[in-house]
Amino acid sequence: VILHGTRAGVRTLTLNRPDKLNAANDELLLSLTTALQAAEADDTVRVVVITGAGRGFCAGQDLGDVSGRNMTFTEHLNHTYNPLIRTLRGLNKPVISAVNGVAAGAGASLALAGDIRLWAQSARLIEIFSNIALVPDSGSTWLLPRLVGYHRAFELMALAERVDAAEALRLGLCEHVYPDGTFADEVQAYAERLAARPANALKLTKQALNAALTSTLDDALDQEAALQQLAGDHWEHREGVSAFKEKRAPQFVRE
Ligand code: LHQ
Repeated sequence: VILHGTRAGVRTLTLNRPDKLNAANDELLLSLTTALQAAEADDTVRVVVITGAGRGFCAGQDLGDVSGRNMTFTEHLNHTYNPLIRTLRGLNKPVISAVNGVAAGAGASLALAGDIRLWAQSARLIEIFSNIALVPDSGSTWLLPRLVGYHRAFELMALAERVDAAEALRLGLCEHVYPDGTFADEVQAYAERLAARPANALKLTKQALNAALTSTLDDALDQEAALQQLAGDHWEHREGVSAFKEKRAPQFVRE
């Protein structure tokens, strides 16, 4: 259910249930979490891309796979979705959500959760949970108001209206939109650009930003001072300064 591919330091994980717009069953969610952990452990991987096969990104929970399940909703989330979102957000490598098509429900949460969100022109995001009288999950209630403010988040969740790519760009739900026809190539090119950046510095930046999302200014300043030490002691920093003085491009990728 998850296709793995690696090129030029970029590990692409493709949700692969295209007949159902990559709706998530337990196997898909647990496999994606395992795949993220494997990418973390693999030193040749510098950037992770999550995308979908076919015309959808992820239509959220597979609604054909919920009846008869012997777990409560709470147990289900704690077993599958929550470990996935925690792993993704805590990954020490940049994760790109490459939203190739519709992202609905928990699929919308996954689309928002990446460090970078790249969209195909025809992609759509729907906070669709209220259509089936559920609460947004998989981190949407935490992330969306931080992106668009409380009121816009509530409206998107209450009315479950489709957000198209132009609107997503305007609202800050994605960083870039590319034509459908060249989307995969654009994503790979973007990811390779990110892969050439200093991996240790980006790891620490991700840690700092994630901590700062819930901290005070005082705590953020302390955190910056601690993490800057780790960055400054790393060879990447020496390489960056040498390259600047020698008027050449820095080489942050070592074989
Ligand atoms: C699907 C699905 C799907 C199964 C499309 N399941 N087959 C919930 C419950 C419990 C615990 C934890 O968390 C959650 C979180 C959630 O994610 S709740 C939200 C669940 N997702 C939805 O309610 C979305 C349902 N899907 C739709 O509303 C539409 O399919 C969207 C708006 C996503 C796309 O519409 P269209 O582009 O018109 O495509 P389609 O509806 O024709 O779908 C294509 C096929 O995919 C179709 O199958 P078929 O055999 O008729 O060709 C759909 O049944 C299937 N599919 N989503 N979630």
